[in-house]
Amino acid sequence: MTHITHVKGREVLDSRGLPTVEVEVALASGHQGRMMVPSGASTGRFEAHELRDNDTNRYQGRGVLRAVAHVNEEIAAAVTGMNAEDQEGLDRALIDLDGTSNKGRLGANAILGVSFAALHACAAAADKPLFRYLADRYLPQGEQPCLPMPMVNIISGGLHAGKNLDIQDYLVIPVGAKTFPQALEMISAVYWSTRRILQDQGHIASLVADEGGFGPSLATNEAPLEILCTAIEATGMQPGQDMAIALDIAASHFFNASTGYYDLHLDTKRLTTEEMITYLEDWVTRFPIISIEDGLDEEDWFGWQQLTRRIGSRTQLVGDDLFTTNSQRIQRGIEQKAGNAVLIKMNQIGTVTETVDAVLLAKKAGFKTIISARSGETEDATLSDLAVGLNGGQIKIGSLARSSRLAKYNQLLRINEDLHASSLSSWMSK
Ligand code: 2PG
Ligand code: MG
Repeated sequence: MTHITHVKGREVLDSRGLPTVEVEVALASGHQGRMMVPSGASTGRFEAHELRDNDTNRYQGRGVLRAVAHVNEEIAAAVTGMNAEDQEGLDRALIDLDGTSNKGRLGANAILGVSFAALHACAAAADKPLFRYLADRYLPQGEQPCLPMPMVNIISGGLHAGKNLDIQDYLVIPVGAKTFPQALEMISAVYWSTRRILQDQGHIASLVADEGGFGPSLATNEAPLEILCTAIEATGMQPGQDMAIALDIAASHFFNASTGYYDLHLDTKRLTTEEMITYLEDWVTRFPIISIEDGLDEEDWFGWQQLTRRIGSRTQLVGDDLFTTNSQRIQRGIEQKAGNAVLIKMNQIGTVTETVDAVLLAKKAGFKTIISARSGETEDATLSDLAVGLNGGQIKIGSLARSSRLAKYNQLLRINEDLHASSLSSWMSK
């Protein structure tokens, strides 16, 4: 009864008003699943390929009608009749059908949509919420699904906010929260407190960036750290104790591969890898920063090893562009002690099975995982179920603004009820 009878793709729009792929899969039992595919802006070089039409007459060349056609024609023909419950078999068939190493022929956006829509349909057929279906299927025996600790964008820079700040994301982690609803309350207080401070300083704080965070023009890359500390204190919380800071440096996007320097334009600094590490170490020492993502370039493996040696014992060092949710790259990071945590983005790799493998591999090696949204999102909330069902420990969705983000936070609130208000993942102490 879990055999695939229909596969339907269509072009819909994402949070930037740009096209993305939506897929529906129906099973012989009559159950259906649907998935809307996210899309990044600050993408890593080693990500699976997102197929765009490049027809400049539509959506600045960003249409996805070719990917949709692949879903409706070649992929539908190949997977109709397959048993969707055999997710590994289905994903293998999709990978083989594509035939490239980066899903470049059919498009990772086409493949991901089919893979996850089939997963949704199977959860419906099993009469389980998606997070429960995932937990029953993939969690090691004895491990219970937990609500993830949210890592929440408050101030944006880089490619998500017109490149004023060189650093892409200034985020907060409500480390003092005991439950997920409490975590949201604490973050909301800081979000609004930051808004007031930015307004008082004369910035137009109501202008928000791609992920709902504020995108002010500030004088230095350090200024947001000071603002966040002030904002946290203004709520009566203690920086570091109740609310800590995290950064997504997205360093690949200001690393100049031809000169070998990290160009921090706002600070008029050109830093070598060694100097960049010292720059980050200084920040970790002076501010309550507990997590740094993409602190160095995606190909600077040697630098990553040094960074991990220098501050890895006191700081979570997250590879996003470095690992691109790719098990081979994660394995290299584990072996070379480059980083100690992996950002998991399903569309960086392209199927359910490969996403799950990446999470399990990282966790087994003692690396932390953060299940992450993209800067281009939709109302789809699959991410939230994935984070709970795989016990990802942490989740990065964006800010507490814009419905593409809130759809996922709200889904976590629903799951929290289903789990009878369980406590937050104890990722900090693991
Ligand atoms: C990142 C993500 C999400 P994008 O760099 O971590 O914040 O951005 O989806 O643009 O790659
Ligand atoms: Mg990132």
